[in-house]
Amino acid sequence: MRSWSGPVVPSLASEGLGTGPAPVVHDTAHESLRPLDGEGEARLYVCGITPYDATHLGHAATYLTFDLLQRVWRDQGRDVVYTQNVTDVDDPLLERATATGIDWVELAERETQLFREDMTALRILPPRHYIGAVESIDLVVELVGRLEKAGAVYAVDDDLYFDVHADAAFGSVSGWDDETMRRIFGERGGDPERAGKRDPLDCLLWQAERPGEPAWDTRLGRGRPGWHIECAAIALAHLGTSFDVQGGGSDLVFPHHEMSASEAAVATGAPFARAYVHAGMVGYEGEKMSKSKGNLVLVSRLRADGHDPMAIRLALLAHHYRSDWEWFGPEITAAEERLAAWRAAASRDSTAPAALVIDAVRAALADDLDAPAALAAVDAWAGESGDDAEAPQQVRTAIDALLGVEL
Ligand code: 5CA
Ligand code: ZN
Repeated sequence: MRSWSGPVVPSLASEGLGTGPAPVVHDTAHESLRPLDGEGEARLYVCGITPYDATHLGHAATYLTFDLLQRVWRDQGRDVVYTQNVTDVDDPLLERATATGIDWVELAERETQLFREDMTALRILPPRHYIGAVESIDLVVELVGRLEKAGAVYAVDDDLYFDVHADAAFGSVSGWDDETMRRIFGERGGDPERAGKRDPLDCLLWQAERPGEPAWDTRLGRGRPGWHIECAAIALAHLGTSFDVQGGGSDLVFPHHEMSASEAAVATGAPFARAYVHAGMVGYEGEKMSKSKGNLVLVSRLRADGHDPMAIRLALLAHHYRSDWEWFGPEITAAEERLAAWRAAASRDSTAPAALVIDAVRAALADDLDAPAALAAVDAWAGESGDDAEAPQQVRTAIDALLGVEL
């Protein structure tokens, strides 16, 4: 699938401004902060959209989180291999297509294109591998084959299930007990009640064709992939095993990330990811912003209303990625004021020196992507005066490289 065009990220090192520290991030599986050490290429997988409605601020906040992580890695001098999927065939997409009378392929293409445009406007770094579920059917079939060899697959009618007991470490991403997992599984697309399953938590790997739904002829029969195996297959094929970070919103901790990690570990004998990083949920009008509830603030709507995408970016950066927070309209005005103040500061002939503020932004981001602390450091610089004539351009470059905000 075509990715989107990304901004050029300036290198602070080549401007003589040195390199930044390695990031420490919160890993859900270890319930603690963990250093993302390592050298060479950093490998990142982030769960992409199910394209049946337009990009909302919750999506944007999640993708911005992993954009920041890449900027920290790049500032450290590391290259990043970034893979993201598009769930371009799944129940909610097919349901929306039927309800609106739009062909499901057309709906997916239209919303994916709008997502690309929103991501480009927000200057979110694009994945190197942007991969759809539909174009990955062969990868899924191959991975199910590896699970079959491991004795982890069984059939219920013509559907194929993953046996979670094949993985001794099952449950280690969420750390949840059985009862919690069962309850949430039912709420998030699972089928704990289905008769014939060995364990209520076993999840679909391959769903046999249902009347009126798309299906593919494969060795597994005519049908389509389950959701979790899609991300396991795409990540393994495009990043390999034990990649650095599996990312997404906290609504994906269970079952999605638990199941994909388990399936991948059973199939390969190696850990799926080294750390599982989750962004908090953005709410609106008292509830989690979600396509299914319809309480959306769309990025495209804010853009169409004339809001500068850099102000939208700043409004999102004002919240720590791990907190759940609620969007209130006036936040965009506060972000516009901050953007104007930064632009005015960066246009001065001289300011306070750049080194202090650049160090502070680097330290804040390396410390579990603390964007609010980074913004506060830039605010402080903007509020000071000084006689360093090189600083305005240097800080402008650093804000571009580290925070992705173009002044
Ligand atoms: N296609 C699957 C992942 S494989 C999916 O969850 N798609 S999605 O369109 O529902 O969500 C896309 C991404 O946005 C996911 O990482 C999800 O965790 C995140 N997300 C969804 N709603 C919110 C929200 N309200 N706040 C923050 N992030 C959100
Ligand atoms: Zn996913």
